Amino acid sequence: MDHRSMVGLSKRMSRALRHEPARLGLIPDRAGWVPVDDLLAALRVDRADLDTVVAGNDKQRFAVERGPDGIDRIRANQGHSIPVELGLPPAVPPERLYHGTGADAVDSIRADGLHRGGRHHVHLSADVETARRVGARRGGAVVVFTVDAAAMARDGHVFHRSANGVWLTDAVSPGYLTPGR
Ligand code: HQG
Repeated sequence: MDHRSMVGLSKRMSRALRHEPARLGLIPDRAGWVPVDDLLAALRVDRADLDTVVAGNDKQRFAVERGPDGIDRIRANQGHSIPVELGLPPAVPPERLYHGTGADAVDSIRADGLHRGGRHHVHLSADVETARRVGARRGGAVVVFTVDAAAMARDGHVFHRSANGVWLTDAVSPGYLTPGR
């Protein structure tokens, strides 16, 4: 499987598991899992290609687990817009976290803070390089905000860490944010 095909299949899997399962006739359970066989049938791909994407994915976006019933199930590790209970325990964040975004969002973020948009959580990165990559998806100039995660945690804000290392929280108010780093 070449790189382009892997990226293409990863995007189709993300759409199916995070955003539009119903459009493909998939019914994720409360925690977001669907039987691997159902996803294979819905996307018309074979198991070897799915396994290649799960194992080789640049961000480890997917998890596959075998249930006590012997059925393999798959879910996205984060990034859902459909309601899911990921069941992640609260986690103590590092002192600082980072959020990369487009320069055109800076004024609005300084005024309102970070909100979760269409997703379940605000997504924060553990390092500047990752945040820069996230912001670069917007296509223009990138700004990386530093988040005072230690202060947020002290003030009672809850953080979770996804299976692929993304830090998640409900919202970040402007007082915890510094543009630049
Ligand atoms: C922005 C990808 C204006 C926010 C990435 C972001 C990540 C505001 C956009 C994951 C705002 C939401 C998540 C405010 C937030 N005013 N703009 N007050 N508050 N925003 O894609 O964090 O490839 O939902 O800065 O790698 O960019 O999908 O979130 O630009 O880990 O696995 O609103 O998505 O992972 O955009 O990215 P997104 P994100 P995957």
